Amino acid sequence: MKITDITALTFRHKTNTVRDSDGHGHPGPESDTTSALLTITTEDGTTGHVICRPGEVREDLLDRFIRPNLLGQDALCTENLWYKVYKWQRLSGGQLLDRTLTAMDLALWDLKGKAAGMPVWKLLGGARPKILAYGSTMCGDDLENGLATPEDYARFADWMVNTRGYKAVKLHGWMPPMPGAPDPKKDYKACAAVREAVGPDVPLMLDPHHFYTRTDTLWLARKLAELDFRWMEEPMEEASISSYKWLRDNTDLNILGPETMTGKHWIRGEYVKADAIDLVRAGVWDVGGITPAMKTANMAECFHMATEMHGTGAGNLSVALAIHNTSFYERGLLHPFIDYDKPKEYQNRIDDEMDADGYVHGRDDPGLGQDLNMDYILANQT
Ligand code: XYH
Ligand code: MG
Repeated sequence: MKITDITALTFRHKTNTVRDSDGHGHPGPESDTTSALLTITTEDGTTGHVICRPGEVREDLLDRFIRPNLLGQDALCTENLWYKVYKWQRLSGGQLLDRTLTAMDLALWDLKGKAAGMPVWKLLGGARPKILAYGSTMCGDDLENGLATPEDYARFADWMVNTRGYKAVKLHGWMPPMPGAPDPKKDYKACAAVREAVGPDVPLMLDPHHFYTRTDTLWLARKLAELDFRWMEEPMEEASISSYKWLRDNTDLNILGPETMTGKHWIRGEYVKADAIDLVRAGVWDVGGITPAMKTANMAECFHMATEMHGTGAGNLSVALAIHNTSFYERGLLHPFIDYDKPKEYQNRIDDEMDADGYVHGRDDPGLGQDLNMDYILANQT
């Protein structure tokens, strides 16, 4: 299936998420934003699509790194094409980011699924047709009745579990520039309030400020172990593997990672070799796509370790459904002021609809399972 065309188009849509000065998302007034649709087309007209950020698929990046390596090639040979492009990162001067590699890889897997007439989650092995989601909150804020107090978190967790049907909950704590952040004691109060609200049996996790010191991290880890939390992730700079090894050696709480550390499946192998984590973290947008995410999960399985996928969306869901060694799908980010279940203007359906029992189901549509409103996208090109 020879690749004949690679295009990216940018389109406008609305969002009610605003970014603070550290980049974390919070609910805000509706505003205009843009996204991009990357399309890879083969000689028989089969197309693979992915939604990504416009900056990840700029024309200069496609011309310099993607088109020269893919045009004329067999689209089904995803392993070959991933490596052809990945090797260009080394001398790209930092121009070829992992997320561009991810966009290309996901579009190719979407195309492969369509060519095979199969959903990608089955093409990858189909370990399960559905998976429990955990509700992943937005970071703490200072909004009245938002996520500004431990009581706010407790009330929202109660709604997630007892009204919406989530079977697990992950808190993102308060992070700078929020008032009083970072503060492990404040994080702990929110975690204790949530544990009180949902009872002793609901799996709970914490994703706190990502730059705590070892001593603050250890204090928080030991307090979360008392609350029987399932894991804590990314409490410190992940470039310091030895700090995570030190943490893991000093607490009974499970430590998950690395999430945002560059190095794809290779760095996650090093974390495992260093005994620096209990559970492995991989997200298709962190490791360079489905192709390296599967390598990460298969490596982790050799050590009887779970791989917990980072982030929402069709790519992460496809891997989570494909592998045995995982617990949950991360669904979010959630907030009392945001209706997560409402499709965006460019979607007919969201990627990860969840039933009343807390399960997200794999779709049988060929490809990644994105249900895009192409009429809207084409009509709203920038
Ligand atoms: O905004 O720092 C953050 C979150 O940590 C974000 O990166 C992401 O949602 C996440 O870490 N999920 O686990
Ligand atoms: Mg995280």
